[in-house]
Amino acid sequence: MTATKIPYNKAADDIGQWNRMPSRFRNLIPSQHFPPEKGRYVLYVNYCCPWAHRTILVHGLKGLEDIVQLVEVDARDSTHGWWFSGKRGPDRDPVYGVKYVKELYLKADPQYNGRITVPLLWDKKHETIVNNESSEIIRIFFEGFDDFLPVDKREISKGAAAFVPTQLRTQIDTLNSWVYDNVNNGVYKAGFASSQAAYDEHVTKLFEALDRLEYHLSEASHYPYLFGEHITEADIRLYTTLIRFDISYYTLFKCNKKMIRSDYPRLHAWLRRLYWNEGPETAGGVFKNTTFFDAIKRGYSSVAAGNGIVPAGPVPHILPL
Ligand SMILES: N[C@@H](CCC(=O)N[C@@H](CS)C(=O)NCC(=O)O)C(=O)O
Repeated sequence: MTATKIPYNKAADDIGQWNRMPSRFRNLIPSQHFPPEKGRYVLYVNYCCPWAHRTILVHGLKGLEDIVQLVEVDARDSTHGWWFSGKRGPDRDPVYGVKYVKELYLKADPQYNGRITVPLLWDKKHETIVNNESSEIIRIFFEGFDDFLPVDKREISKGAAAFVPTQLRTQIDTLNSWVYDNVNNGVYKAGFASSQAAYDEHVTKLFEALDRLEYHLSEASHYPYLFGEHITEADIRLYTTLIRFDISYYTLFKCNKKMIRSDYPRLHAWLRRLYWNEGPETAGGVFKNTTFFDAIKRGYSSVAAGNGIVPAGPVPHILPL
């Protein structure tokens, strides 16, 4: 199976969140083995996971509901990893009836001994994993299925409103890269630091990056979204971390020098603009409709503190606009 060359600088995204192993399945759609096809691919996600949330957002923003099946996997245990509990989402994989996501990884590669992660893009025809790297799955979704979409939803016809407009591609890639290192992954580096020195270093970099983003939003050309009038990939990738910030990372990951709601007025306004937007540019409220605060708090309380006790605050989870 030949992996298609990745069309942009992806080095930073190779880092996983806990043990930093690169994602293993890196095929693209379209490619020789994986042509776009309606009903052929399945996206496995969990709603607590910020990496999966990127793919859920783009799936919704692009209107891929009838093209790529979305399956929720809601529980994870330390021995077998992700499994279908039936509390949220199905109690078995609707495609094969298996109980564990690990069984899908082993079906794709019986020798597989890496991390069992979501999101996961599955091909029902070849019965294998297409890709398990969120940054690539979202780029697949941006354009890969455009032939099945109405003309106004195709990236090629959207011009400046595309998720990665040609004239902004370099700037978006650059911002994504430092946001990934210091914010998306930065919260994990602080939260899972095993020494005081490492924690100090990562938490400092995290808040420097948030200060830099706050300043970025002060420029007229960076309003109302990170690169102006339209929602871009950069907004999507930052949103999934910042919507979890005050309610989970602040407390559970000790990212607590400042809060978005009280210390970053521009980031806070930007975050609420995305969350509360129910217009056509969010496909009728995809940010709000895919953000489940209780699932996020519950998920992080078992990962971070290990005892499953969900913090009471802060409430409300998001303030009104
Ligand atoms: N680089 C991957 C990371 C995905 C990832 O780390 N997902 C987490 C959930 S938030 C996971 O499945 N962790 C399970 C594990 O590491 O065992 C991506 O962005 O898609």
